[in-house]
Amino acid sequence: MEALYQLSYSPVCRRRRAYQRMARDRTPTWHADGTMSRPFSASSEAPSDLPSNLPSDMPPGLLPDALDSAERVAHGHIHQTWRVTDSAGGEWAVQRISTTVFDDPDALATNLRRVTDAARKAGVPTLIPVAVGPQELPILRYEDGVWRASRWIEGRRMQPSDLGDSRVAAAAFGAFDAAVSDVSGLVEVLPHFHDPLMRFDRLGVAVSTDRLGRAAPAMDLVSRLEQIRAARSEELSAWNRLPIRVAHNDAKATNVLMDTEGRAVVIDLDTVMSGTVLADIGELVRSTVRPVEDQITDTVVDPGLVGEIVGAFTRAFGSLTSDETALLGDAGLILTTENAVRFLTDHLEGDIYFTVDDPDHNFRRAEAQTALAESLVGASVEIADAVAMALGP
Ligand code: GN1
Ligand code: MG
Repeated sequence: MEALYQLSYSPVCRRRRAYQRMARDRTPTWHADGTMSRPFSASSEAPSDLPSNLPSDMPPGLLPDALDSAERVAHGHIHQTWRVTDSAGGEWAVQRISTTVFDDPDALATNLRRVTDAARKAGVPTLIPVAVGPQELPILRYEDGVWRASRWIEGRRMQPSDLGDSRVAAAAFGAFDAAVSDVSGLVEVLPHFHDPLMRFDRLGVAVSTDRLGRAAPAMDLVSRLEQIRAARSEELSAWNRLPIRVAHNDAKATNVLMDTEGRAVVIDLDTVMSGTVLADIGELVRSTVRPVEDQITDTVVDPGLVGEIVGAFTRAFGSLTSDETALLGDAGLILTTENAVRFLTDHLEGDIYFTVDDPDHNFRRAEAQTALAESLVGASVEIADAVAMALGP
């Protein structure tokens, strides 16, 4: 009997049935505003198995139904993401949260809930996270991992190499920042995130500590970055006095999806917290004027593109103060320099923050970003003109 049983129900099959049974018990409730919540308590769940192409430690109970398939999504340097299809055809984005980067995942979940609620109320299309447990927050601890899910958004990522897409992305971030501007109580999950002077200080510490003996070959890059810091010392100090609003803080064009209904949806909401909205303009510029991040290319910086981004963002966002307007032309340079400093610091600290392909990856990123920052310095007069044109009289 035992042999027969094993023949007709392979262990995988048995575990899958157990998973399906559990999934039935956790029928989701869809709310009128389009959000969803599910009764769930991680502690009451028995572990089960999942389709073989899913990570074996993915928690049961995170998704609403029996699961069919999954594929790893290769995007982003921080979390691990899978696209999962359930047996009813529903699609989900499942993420294992990097607790190395985000050491307070509960704050991350609370922020995400507040931000998506505010965006939805403002009529701005946004993510629909799966709310779990009595507090209905998008977070689930399981074994050693911290997980969450949201409905998969079928759509096309905006391509920074395409002018139309870049405009759409800039307008989407402007509208998003306006929609979340009144959200209060957001936790600063990554303190001093866009504080370039603090990033320089940390680079200095990494150079002098030189834990891995990687500093000597990096000194040329360090001094090129220091030159940019000296040339822009006033702007860098002024940056830290800008009005604090709520910003996305990771405003790459590729973090905007055009969904199948033609709506631009801003994603990757982990860093939505207090900060200057110029960080979003700066990141849009950095990631758009030269989309390849880890290779030095001979692409010439196009000042007109910077003007297009500033114009599209500000038209969607609304008015800025004179201090903000004064720094618009430098925002791209400041974010590019900051990223170069962060990549180089991580290289010297042993690649503990960014995911790398090889031990020199962060160094190559730092080199490419430094070269881009130098090109932006070289084009700064033309960029200022283009920004002034974009803002009009
Ligand atoms: C990280 O992984 P991704 O692309 O979403 C980083 C950004 C950097 C970017 C550089 C939370 O974003 O700040 O600009 O890498 N996000 C975090 O590619 O640190
Ligand atoms: Mg990101």
